[in-house]
Amino acid sequence: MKKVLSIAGSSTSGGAGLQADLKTYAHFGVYGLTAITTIVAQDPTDWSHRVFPIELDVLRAQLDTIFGGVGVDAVKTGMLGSVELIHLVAEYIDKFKPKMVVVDPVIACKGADRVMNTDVANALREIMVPRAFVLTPNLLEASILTGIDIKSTDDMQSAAKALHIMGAKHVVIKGGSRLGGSRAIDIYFDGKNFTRFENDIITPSQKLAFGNNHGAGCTFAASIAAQLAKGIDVAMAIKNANTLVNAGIRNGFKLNEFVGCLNIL
Ligand code: PXL
Repeated sequence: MKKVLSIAGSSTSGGAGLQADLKTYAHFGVYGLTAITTIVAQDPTDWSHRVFPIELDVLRAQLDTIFGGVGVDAVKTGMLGSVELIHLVAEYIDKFKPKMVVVDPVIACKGADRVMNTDVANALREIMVPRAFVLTPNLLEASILTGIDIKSTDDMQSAAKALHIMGAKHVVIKGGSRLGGSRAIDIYFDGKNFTRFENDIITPSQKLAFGNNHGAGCTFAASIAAQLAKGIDVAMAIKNANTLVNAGIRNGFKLNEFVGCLNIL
């Protein structure tokens, strides 16, 4: 049984974070473990996100359980919540040296586009980007991490190159809904070549399918981590992740008046 660890936030409403990761691991038939970094609770009146980072000792205890007592084939990091928690995650990555580390540099939650804080963004850039085997920023995160105002696929290529120079081995930037146009475009850079993964984002009824995409970023990164654990190569893992997320968005559903989730079940 291949084992994949998510070091991520808990999204109380179930669409994103480690809840999305575990569904994705089940989809790929791998065993999921979790180390919770933050608890995100959504305000029922306006769905604003309240983020509660957990205590350092509590994350440390979870990481000891997993790295000391089980061992993993791949790690995915998602929302890390604070600079101190980021330092702790780096300490365990450096100590236990998992081969496959997928870093989803969560800076903002979709919808709100609310940047968590500048210190977290800086710590992700300096501490997590260099430790990433695969880095999976969305357009906003790639812009914040590189300082490049990304408006086109050319800009995505420049940003991917910059993130590779900062130390990420493989970089895939998700164009998603923010890029505009009628195609969802991801750009992958392996340090030498660029590959473009594209999908139609128009539903058969010609309605934009953007609405039901909560959890897309988490599912994408978790898909890559699950496949790397199974020995699938990075380019194929990204291609399959892109296909799964696209299908999940087409198959998505409205959770309530504020948010719609992708659905890979
Ligand atoms: O989609 C980014 C994200 C990641 N992780 C957690 C979240 C969210 C957005 O809501 O709640 C825990």
